[in-house]
Amino acid sequence: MSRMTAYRIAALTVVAPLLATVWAAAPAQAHGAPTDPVSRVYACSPEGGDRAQSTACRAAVAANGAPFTAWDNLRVANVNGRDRQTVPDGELCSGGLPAYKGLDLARADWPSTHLTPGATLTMKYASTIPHTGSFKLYLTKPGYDPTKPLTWSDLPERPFATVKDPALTGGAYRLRATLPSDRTGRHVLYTIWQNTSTPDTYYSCSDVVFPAAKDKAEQSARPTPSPSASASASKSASSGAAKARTTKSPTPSAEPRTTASGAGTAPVAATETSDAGPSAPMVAGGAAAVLVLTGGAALALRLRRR
Ligand SMILES: [Cu+2]
Repeated sequence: MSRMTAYRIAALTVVAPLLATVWAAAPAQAHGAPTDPVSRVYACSPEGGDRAQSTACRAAVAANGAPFTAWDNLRVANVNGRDRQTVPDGELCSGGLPAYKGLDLARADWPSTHLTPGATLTMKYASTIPHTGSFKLYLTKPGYDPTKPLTWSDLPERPFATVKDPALTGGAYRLRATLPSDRTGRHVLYTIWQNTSTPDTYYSCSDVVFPAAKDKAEQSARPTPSPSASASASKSASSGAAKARTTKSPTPSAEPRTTASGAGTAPVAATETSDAGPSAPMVAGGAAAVLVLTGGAALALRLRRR
């Protein structure tokens, strides 16, 4: 072994663990997923609280073979809108990714959120770094059976809402949409976020519960919230209204920015090669030291968990 080779090996033994540490810290701190209505991946992640201890989540982690630590990393590159051709039937909730396969279990007891038919929904989609792109929200069709694998034919052709480039406030995108008025019982709210600032598309399943069918008479007896809603009784008309409303609302700035409150998480953006957002160049200079520190802490946590 030459002296040069020995130096190289010595240098690698010092640098490689640092790189591995930085890399290991990246997945848990970027991207996003719905936290309200809570997505399966977030509910069953180590950050899911009591929900992570539910029977469904424990079964999901067991089937997955690993915890859903990277709850915000359920993304597929280069789909370009070909969701139905790319993600196989029965694997919609994992996006077809083996690392998330536990989310595809056909169960009727996933942690869920109660919703009101026809109401205005404000989805909270947690994110620590901004991306531009469009969110499409789908609800499984009336008659959906949660004990069967979720397939594309369970979803309508068209989303009930499309929201383009929403503002990122308080660490989350807020997506406003009018819910369809004809759903009862348990459903899946399926969200597709196709980025324009990265090649990625994000997929997520949020389990939601509408009042049971026997409550329907009571529901329709309530006053409707707006004249347009009462005028458009048909499903297609109301979904059209929802779409018009969400696409009409102007985005204050096409260039989302990380505010001072996000300063603690901003440097991590520099670790993502596909996520070179506007904040990346600003923080790149001072980020290296912070990355090593936060990466080391994250690795220590991971090691302790095992
Ligand atoms: Cu991302």
